[in-house]
Amino acid sequence: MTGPELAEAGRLLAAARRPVVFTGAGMSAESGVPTFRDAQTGLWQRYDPQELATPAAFRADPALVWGWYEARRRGVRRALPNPGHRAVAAIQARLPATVVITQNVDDLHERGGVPAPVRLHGSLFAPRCSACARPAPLPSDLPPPAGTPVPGAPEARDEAEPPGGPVSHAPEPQDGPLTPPACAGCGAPVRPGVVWFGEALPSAALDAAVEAAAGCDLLLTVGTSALVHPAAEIPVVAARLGAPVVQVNPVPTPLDAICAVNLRGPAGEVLPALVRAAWPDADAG
Ligand code: BV8
Ligand code: ZN
Repeated sequence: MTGPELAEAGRLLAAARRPVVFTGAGMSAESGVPTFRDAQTGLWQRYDPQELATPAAFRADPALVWGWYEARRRGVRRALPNPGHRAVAAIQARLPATVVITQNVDDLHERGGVPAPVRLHGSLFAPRCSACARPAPLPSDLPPPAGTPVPGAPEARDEAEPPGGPVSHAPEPQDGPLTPPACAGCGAPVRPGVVWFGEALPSAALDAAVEAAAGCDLLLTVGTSALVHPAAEIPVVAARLGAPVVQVNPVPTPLDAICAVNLRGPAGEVLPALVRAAWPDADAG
C-alpha cells in the first residue's frame, strides 16, 4: 500500500504521543481466525454466532456452546500473530503511552508483543464458573500456542509459515458439543470468560477504554465493522474530542464518516506499511 492516504496517516502517527489502537476480528483474519461476518464452518455453520454467544444459548445447551468455544480456542492455538499484530506492538514499543483496546477474545495481541491490551469482550483463555465466578483451569489437553517450541516434538512451526495456514501437531478431537467441566468450588458448569450478548462489559475495561479514547491524540481503528455496542462508540468518543481517527479495513464501515483517513486494505499489509510511513527507520515488527 502506498499513496497520499498512507502518507497522511503516517504523518498523523508520527505526530502522535498518546495513540489508541482499537481492534476487531479483522485484525486476526490473516492469522486464520474467522471473523464474526465470516461463515462458520463444520457443525457450527448452522448457528448464528450472535445466538450462540448468549447466556440463553448456554442455559439451553451448555455442551453445544462450550464445544463451540473449545473449537475456537483450538483454532486460536493453531494460529500465529500476523504482521499486523507485530506492527501494533512496534507502535507501542515506539510510543509507550499507546493504549491497545480489543474486542477480540483471541490472545494474538499478547503473542504478537502487546502484553496487556484492554479486553472489552473478555478472553477465550479465562474460563470461570457460571455460578460463583471462580476461575477454572483450561482443558489439560489444549495444545500449546503454535510457534511454541515443544520439547521432543517435530520441529516447531516457524514464523515463516504462511499466515493463516493453521497446522496442528496434535490430532483434533471431534469438533462438536462438549460437556463443560464442573466448578471445583460449587460444581456448577464452567463457562467461557467472554462477554456474551446482553451481558455488561467489564466496567474496569470499559472505563479504561473510554478514558484512553477521550485522552488520545490519534485513534487507529483496525478490522471492525463497528456494529457491536458499546464497543463501537470508542472511536466516536475520540473523534468527538477532536482526535483524528484513521481506519484500516478493506471495506467501508459506519465509521468512515468520522475518519480523517480510510486505509482500504488488510491489516497484515497496511499496518506494517503505516509504521514504515511514520518512521522510515523503524522495524515494523
Ligand atoms: C450489552 C465476545 C447491556 C463473545 C462479543 C446499541 C445499539 C444496538 C444494539 C445494542 C446497543 N447496545 C447494546 C446492544 C446490544 C448488543 C449489540 O451491540 N448488538 C449488535 C449486534 C446490534 N450489545 C450487547 O449485547 C453488549 N452488552 O449491551 O449489555 C447491559 C448493560 C448493562 C447491564 C446488563 C446488560 C455486549 C456485546 C459483546 C458481545 N460479545 N464477543 C464471543 O466472541 O464469542 S461481540 C463480538 O462480535 C466481537 O467481540 C466483536 O465485538 C463483534 C464482531 O465485530 P468485529 O470484531 O467488528 O468483527 P466483524 O466480523 O463484525 O467484522 C470484521 C471486520 O473486519 C469487517 O468490517 C471486515 O471488513 C474487516 N476485515 C476482514 N478482514 C480484514 C478486515 N480488516 C482488516 N484486515 C483484514 N484482513
Ligand atoms: Zn462455582
